[in-house]
Amino acid sequence: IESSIPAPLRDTWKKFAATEFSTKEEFQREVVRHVETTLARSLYNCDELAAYSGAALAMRDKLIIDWNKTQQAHTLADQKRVYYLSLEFLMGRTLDNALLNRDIKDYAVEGVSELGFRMEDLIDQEHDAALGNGGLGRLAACFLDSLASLSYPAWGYGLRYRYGIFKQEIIDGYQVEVPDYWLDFNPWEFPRHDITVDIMFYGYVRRYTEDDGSTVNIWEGGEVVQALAYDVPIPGYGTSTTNNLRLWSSKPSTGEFDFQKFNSGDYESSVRDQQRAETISAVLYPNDNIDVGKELRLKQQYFWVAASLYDIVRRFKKSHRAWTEFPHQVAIQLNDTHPTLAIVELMRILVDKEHLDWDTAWNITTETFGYTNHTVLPEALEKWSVPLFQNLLPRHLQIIYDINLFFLQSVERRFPKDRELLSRVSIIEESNPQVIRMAYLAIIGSKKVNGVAELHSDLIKTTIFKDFVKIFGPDKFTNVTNGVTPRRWLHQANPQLSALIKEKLGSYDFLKDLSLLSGLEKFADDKSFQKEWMDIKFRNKQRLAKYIKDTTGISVNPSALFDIQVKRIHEYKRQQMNIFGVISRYLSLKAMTKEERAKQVPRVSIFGGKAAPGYWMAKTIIRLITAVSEVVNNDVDIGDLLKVVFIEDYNVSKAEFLCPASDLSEHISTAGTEASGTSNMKFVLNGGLIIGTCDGANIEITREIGEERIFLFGNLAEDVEDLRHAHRYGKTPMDPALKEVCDEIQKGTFGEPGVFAGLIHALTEGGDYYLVSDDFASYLSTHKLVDEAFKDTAAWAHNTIVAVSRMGFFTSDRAINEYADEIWNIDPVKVDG
Ligand code: GPV
Repeated sequence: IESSIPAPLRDTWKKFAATEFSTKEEFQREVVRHVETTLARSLYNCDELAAYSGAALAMRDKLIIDWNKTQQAHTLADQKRVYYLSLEFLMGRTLDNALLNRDIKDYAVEGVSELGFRMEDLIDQEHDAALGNGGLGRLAACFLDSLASLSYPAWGYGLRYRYGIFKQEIIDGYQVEVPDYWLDFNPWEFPRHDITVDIMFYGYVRRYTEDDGSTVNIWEGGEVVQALAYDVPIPGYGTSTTNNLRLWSSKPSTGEFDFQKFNSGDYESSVRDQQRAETISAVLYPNDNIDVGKELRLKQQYFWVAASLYDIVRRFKKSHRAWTEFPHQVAIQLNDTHPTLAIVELMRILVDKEHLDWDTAWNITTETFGYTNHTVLPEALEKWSVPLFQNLLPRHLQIIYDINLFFLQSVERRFPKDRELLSRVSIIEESNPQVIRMAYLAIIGSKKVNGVAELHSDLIKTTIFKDFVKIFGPDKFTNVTNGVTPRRWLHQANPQLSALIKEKLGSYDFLKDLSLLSGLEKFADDKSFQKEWMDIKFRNKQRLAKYIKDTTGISVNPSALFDIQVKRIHEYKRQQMNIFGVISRYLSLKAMTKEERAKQVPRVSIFGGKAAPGYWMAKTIIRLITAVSEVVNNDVDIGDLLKVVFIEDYNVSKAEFLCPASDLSEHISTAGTEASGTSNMKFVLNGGLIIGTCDGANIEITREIGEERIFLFGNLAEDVEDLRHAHRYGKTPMDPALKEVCDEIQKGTFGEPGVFAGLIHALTEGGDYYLVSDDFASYLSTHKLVDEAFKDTAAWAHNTIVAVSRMGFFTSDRAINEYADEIWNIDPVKVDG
């Protein structure tokens, strides 16, 4: 690259090359420069927001220098890259994370302090980047952190939503959604005005025969929208590697924005066209674990996938390699089925545009993709209506039909006369209207398919994808258990605990190699270590207690057992069972004598999470939690023995102070429904214990930390079908304790009972699909065990220390290394610092 530029020119550029700050003073100079010039403020009107902005802009400059170096090093290394396609990246805040990953927080804290600010306050000014719903989006963000920290040449591709997940307000006990307009100031992104791609929709397919007799299909006509790239630097920990997250924003294509209309006075219609284009990347669909099938969502998917593939192919073509080399240079990971169209789009590029024959194109394609499944819930599996799809993407539908035809032919050859099998595995489901089963397309078009925890990966092989295991053989299906980044979820969220661990282990190396936590186990019985350990927990609980007081007015005792369930509200996650359990506890306390009450362990039950706006049952669960809190928290008989808190607008930055403050967290999904769960890992890593079902990653957490350190309860996945069946045939009387709870709700103790009728109905006439009644007795008795265990502080401290020392497996670094070795076949690239 360098030799093409004349030496004098090169020298001048090198002489003035941007340099990074690397001392407190240089950092301060950059902060002040940005405040005074970029922001046009001064010492006299620099508020916390301006100071945050100055610090963020200074940090951004530093990151971008490493970003440039990294991209150059990756280009020179010319190795295989991985592209992680995800419709969600739930990043949270960046400033604190970047300071810690670059290991400059200490002097930055001093630096801003000498400028008159407290770093915590500045950090708190930052808006969460909330481009995701829950676990799936946060997993993508943890993976980006690990990919950069492990120096893998990797890019993320996503959509730059103007509105992230809505903000939740609780008004009169009900969830109200408020739009999350987060882009008014975002220092972490760079618009790339030179990187645009025109994306086409609708239209028709023109088919003609070439002179040599071959058929050519050309997709023509329709609407054109422009994709504009925004780049977000992703700093690794303890490395200069700074990877790229490229987010696409939609705007009218230069050809499309109709100046004719504009000038001829048809202003409104020209503005409508502009808005139609901009609408594509306007909002994140706020649904977690549910497929809604809206046309605009399909437009988002194609827009993002087509722009990303164009970009990936353009980069590949620069190397002038043969097309058959493509899978040696490129791995593309599909985060759930949302980007499955990438398989079809790559086929269209190779066949229609590059004129490769079908088989060559198909071999390249199926060597390139990997597909991660994140759920077995039938309502979450994406299916697109064929008529809707045909109208929007006519050529892609033809390609899907061809993929399906060739696939079914090969199945028929291998399993002749099994008509049932053919209709079961067809990409097209013969419903009315017909629908496209995106998971099947993703499996057929990928080299590897993985689940996200052992149980989940076994379940997909034996249930929803069973036929495909028979067709492709078991080796196509694999497991990569999820993980979380210890940088954000230990070091950043819980700096005191991280520092204490460092003191014991001698260095912060555990943040790069989490298995080193095992070195803590020998201190598990050390009384003074236990005390320091529990003191940190106490301070984290005090901080949460203060937050609760400030935001809700509720006083909670920081010595009480903090019991936390924070995650999206969903019937399968069973927040309803938790709140029924709280009601049951309340009734028992009410029935006790003063003397008995005095012996009880005080509890604070903390809930948080968003309900999808259209998910009425989830909203009813929130209403029950808030109704119970109004009654219980104001009952003078109860006092500190039980408090119930709903934390408004649960998000990444709130998770960062909730995880360190839990004694017990709840991961209580109906067995077989939670693919993995990742907050379970975060809570244990922060010195909390968990109560949970034998589901998702809870099972592997148990294997790692030992079953004496986890409160497991409830029925097993293998029994769920029979239990549901029994309910359907009316053979299951309701659990008596649950019956008492229902009666109490129906008596009106928590307000107008009609409000909660849906919840009761689900347990009775509804057939109790999530088996709340079946698990209720063991849930309550396990909570009793928790109370007993909590009384023995030394044993509790011992167990939490041992548990943390055995959590090394759950780092997202381990997960990413598994993907790199077993699915992507990529190696790290060294970037000089
Ligand atoms: I599908 N997940 C999610 O957050 N949203 C979705 O739409 C779908 C899955 C989650 C699963 O529910 C979790 O069990 C899992 O830990 C997470 O994806 C990451 O794999």
